[in-house]
Amino acid sequence: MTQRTLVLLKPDAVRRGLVGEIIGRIERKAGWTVSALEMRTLDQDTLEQHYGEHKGKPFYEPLVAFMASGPVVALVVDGERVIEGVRALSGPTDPIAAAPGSIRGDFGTIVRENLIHASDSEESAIRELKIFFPGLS
Ligand code: RTP
Ligand code: MG
Repeated sequence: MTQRTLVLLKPDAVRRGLVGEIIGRIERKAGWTVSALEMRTLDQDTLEQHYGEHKGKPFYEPLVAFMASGPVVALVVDGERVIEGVRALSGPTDPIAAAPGSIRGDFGTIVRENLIHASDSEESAIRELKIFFPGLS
């Protein structure tokens, strides 16, 4: 089942020089392809659209401040079961709970600064791809 997902390499990943390492892990999965890529600093409106489901939660304001604190790298990735697959490669939200071998497990310690976002369902992927890559067919 070929799918398309939206991945963000968060500002901590960019600041720490982990962009190549993380993209490399994604690219090495059999048959997965990076079909679009852009580095940019996210504005408040984009972040509110992207993380709107968390508005009102205690971590929302610091999350948005963190996500606007420097450039992110936004990627479109295509491939076999890529939505579930990039989530599995990333590991759970809390990097300390994430297994070694996963991106968050290998590089993270802080819940907020957990390096990577990946769409969590087909519905989220469609919604998020429209926010970050509106011109994509
Ligand atoms: P994401 O949406 O970024 O892919 O991460 P996720 O699905 O694994 O986690 P989610 O629950 O959607 O939370 C979104 C992001 O908010 C930050 N967060 N901080 N308790 C906290 O301080 C807290 N909880 C979540 C993380 O950056 C998380 O990835
Ligand atoms: Mg999420």
